[in-house]
Amino acid sequence: MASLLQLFLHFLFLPFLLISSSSIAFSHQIPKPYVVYMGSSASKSFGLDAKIAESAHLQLLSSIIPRRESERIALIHHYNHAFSGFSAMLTETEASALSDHHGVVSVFPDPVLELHTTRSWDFLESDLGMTPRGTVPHQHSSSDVIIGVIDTGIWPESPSFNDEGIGEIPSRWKGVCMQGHDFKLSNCNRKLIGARYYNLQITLAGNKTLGGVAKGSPRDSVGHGTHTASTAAGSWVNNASYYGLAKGTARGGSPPSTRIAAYKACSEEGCSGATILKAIDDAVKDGVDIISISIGLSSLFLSDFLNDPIAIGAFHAEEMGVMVVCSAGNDGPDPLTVVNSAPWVFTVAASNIDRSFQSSIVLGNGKTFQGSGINFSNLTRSKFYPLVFGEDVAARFTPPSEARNCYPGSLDYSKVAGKIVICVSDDPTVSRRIKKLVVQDARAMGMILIDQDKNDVPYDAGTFPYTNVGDFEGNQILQYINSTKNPTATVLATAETARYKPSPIVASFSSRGPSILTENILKPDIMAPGIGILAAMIPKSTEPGSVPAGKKPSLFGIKSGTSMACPHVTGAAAFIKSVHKRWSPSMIKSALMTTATTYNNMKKSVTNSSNSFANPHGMGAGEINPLKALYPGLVFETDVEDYLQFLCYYGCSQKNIRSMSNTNFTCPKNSNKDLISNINYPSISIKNLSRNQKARVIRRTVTNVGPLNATYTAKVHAAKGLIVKVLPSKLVFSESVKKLSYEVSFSGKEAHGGYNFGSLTWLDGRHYVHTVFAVNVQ
Ligand SMILES: *[C@@H]1O[C@H](CO)[C@@H](O)[C@H](O)[C@H]1NC(C)=O
Ligand SMILES: *[C@@H]1O[C@H](CO)[C@@H](O)[C@H](O)[C@H]1NC(C)=O
Ligand SMILES: *[C@@H]1O[C@H](CO)[C@@H](O)[C@H](O)[C@H]1NC(C)=O
Ligand SMILES: *[C@@H]1O[C@H](CO)[C@@H](O)[C@H](O)[C@H]1NC(C)=O
Ligand SMILES: *[C@@H]1O[C@H](CO)[C@@H](O)[C@H](O)[C@H]1NC(C)=O
Ligand SMILES: *[C@@H]1O[C@H](CO)[C@@H](O)[C@H](O)[C@H]1NC(C)=O
Ligand SMILES: *[C@@H]1O[C@H](CO)[C@@H](O)[C@H](O)[C@H]1NC(C)=O
Ligand SMILES: *[C@@H]1O[C@H](CO)[C@@H](O)[C@H](O)[C@H]1NC(C)=O
Ligand SMILES: CC(=O)N[C@H]1CO[C@H](CO)[C@@H](O)[C@@H]1O
Repeated sequence: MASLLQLFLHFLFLPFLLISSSSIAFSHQIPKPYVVYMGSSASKSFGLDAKIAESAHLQLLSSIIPRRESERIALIHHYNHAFSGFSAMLTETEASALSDHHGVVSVFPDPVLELHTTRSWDFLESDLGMTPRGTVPHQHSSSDVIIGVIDTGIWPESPSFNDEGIGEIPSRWKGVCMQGHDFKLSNCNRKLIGARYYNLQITLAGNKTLGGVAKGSPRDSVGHGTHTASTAAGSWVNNASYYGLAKGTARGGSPPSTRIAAYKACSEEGCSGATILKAIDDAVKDGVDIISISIGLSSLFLSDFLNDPIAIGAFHAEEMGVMVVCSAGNDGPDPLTVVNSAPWVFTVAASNIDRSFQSSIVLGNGKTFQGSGINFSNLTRSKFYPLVFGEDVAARFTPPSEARNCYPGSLDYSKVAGKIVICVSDDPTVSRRIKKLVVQDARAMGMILIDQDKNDVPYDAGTFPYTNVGDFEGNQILQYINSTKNPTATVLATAETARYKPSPIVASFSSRGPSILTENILKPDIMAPGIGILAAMIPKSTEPGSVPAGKKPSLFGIKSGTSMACPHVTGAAAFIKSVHKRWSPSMIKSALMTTATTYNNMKKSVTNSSNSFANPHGMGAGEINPLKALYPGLVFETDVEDYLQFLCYYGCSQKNIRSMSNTNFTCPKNSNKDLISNINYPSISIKNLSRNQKARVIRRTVTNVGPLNATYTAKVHAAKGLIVKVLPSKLVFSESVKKLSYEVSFSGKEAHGGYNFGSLTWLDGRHYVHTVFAVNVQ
């Protein structure tokens, strides 16, 4: 066995050796991991025919791989529950040969996906408080909803995974609690009901399985998975805080008895797409109701839904009634950065919440400014320190432009020690984490960063006095330096501001629509808190200076990212599911979207972090409001057939669509991308409305889930010049009429060029069924 494993590892690492030592011309002949996706699993009997499928896949491989390299006739992962396929070491030539094979839908190199918050994203390491708005009431306390969290694993001892008072594990649960060297069977309980991890799990010809038994464990060593799982469904923990900050009750967004199953598919370096597919396959087989994925491909590498492991896995999960909630990505505020944008995925953007952490700056002249940031500063008002601007203390031969940005090596240490240093961010290549390390290394007393863009996401500087101000405050501080001979300042400890206004705002980092793959589906779908979220952490100090002197590492941590927003929506979906047990994923999604709010706590329209009005490309339908979503009145049902039509319109071949759905589905004639706007989705997006064309007509169907006798009337808000008509403008539901269709026509003759936004709301006096639209006028 050992020698086989070595052999495999040899293959795994061989490529790198070869690339460095031999001609690049042969690189397409070097084996690397590929995913081979083969559509629907023909045997829906869950595993019964696994062996047969496995040997068929091995046979397929052996028809492609030369006999002399038979060691490579091996499956790294084998998928046969929710869908069919495998991952294996292939050369480019072999991959291309396989992709032409009957029954193969797509073949693509195993991609590396990123966690939607990581240490390298310094601005995502931050503060604020949890408590999602519209939190979940106590009374709906019985719930059998099972959430599968695909992430970096789980820290089972966290108080957030305590199972006190939670009933028996639902009998339909078929998952496992895998053990590891540091993870025991008893680490699972009635809250954390399942845990899996993935090592190299290789099935060789002759059905031997090679597992990396030695080191694997579902335990989280990164913290990301523990944080997201506890946000989605953590038990209530009183007195949770981050060294006294964000104090309060930490809890998941779902009813207390929602269960968690952890699927560890990622490490700090990221996640293998092939492994994520395996985790989705397992989660569906295990019996989860909702899958939460705070992970995605980089927006730079998006090419096609059928090359995206999350899109593929989520399609089949959705097909089997399992909802998939994903983060939108952290590549904002640029447009066209949203990922996880397939219509069957629930795509979540990030907002702030009504809590802010501010560490004040007091200048020698008595003026005080509010900056944002978490610090464990030990400075006080009673002592001031010399204040300098980076460019005034540049090292020799260093351009001022580098010193003002506090580049590594740009500061004259002898002029910095013991002072508070001001740095700016006119060049984004050096992160604020690096700047802080530079200033700290120079033995400065503290740092003030002037950075308007990241001011909404406070940075956790540990014990180092640090604060971040916007341009306005920054300018005044710089003027003070100019106008004084011996400028001084101090940076005070972080204080918490509750009921912070405005909130929500769209987080600066949150990825924006439209989707690069298709602009005819509006993405992201929805927004939820993702700045400064307090949730369970692994109690390990990760960086020196991150734990205040004399304190133990915190059991809770404050993090930011769409990674943190996603599990809020997962929790909210579990909440809806616990009350409406028979609702399909698309009904739950619709309920959350049409009841989302587009107003902030100042009763004004939601803005972005630079005070401009936000639009659906930033916040989707708006900020989630789980309580309202319980009773949405009407819902848009999007079924598998809609998704198959979507694939036709998008341009997938009928052969592949049949293979994905295991049906004889026939693509509509004249399928084209414009028709995607007609998929029965709870929002509307039109990529191309020509000024000269007749009105564009979009069709939607709603299902009444409210009182049987109800009459709804339409109300439209649209950008000036865009003419929107609804037909009929009145919908009358009764005991016999549960579903009704309507048409919305858009005419852009007088509209301004580019995207026009607006909304169509159906009102019956009790419910507001709010649907947003985005129409690109050319
Ligand atoms: C391989 O599969 C065959 C038939 O499925 C089975 O009889 C045999 O025991 C398996 N061998 C191993 C080593 O698992
Ligand atoms: C919360 O912490 C305070 C002190 O920080 C303590 O007095 C109180 O008893 C704690 N409450 C609970 C429920 O643990
Ligand atoms: C703050 O704490 C650091 C050690 O963490 C110490 O070196 C420094 O002297 C302290 N400063 C003040 C003003 O107490
Ligand atoms: C400070 O003075 C320098 C030159 O003396 C000038 O370039 C800069 O604009 C001044 N900054 C402010 C904020 O007034
Ligand atoms: C906010 O919106 C305005 C107007 O659309 C835009 O110019 C600005 O770049 C946006 N800022 C952020 C941080 O999203
Ligand atoms: C598709 O049609 C063929 C021939 O009409 C039939 O034999 C087959 O069972 C159908 N497949 C499915 C999945 O319905
Ligand atoms: C927009 O639509 C018009 C007519 O519907 C078509 O002629 C034109 O090519 C489209 N443009 C783009 C960029 O898709
Ligand atoms: C709905 O209206 C019909 C006809 O007006 C009436 O017979 C029925 O009782 C009403 N149903 C409910 C639930 O109010
Ligand atoms: C967030 C935080 O812990 N801030 C600390 C900053 O430093 C002061 C003084 O040492 C503490 O009182 C605060 O708790």
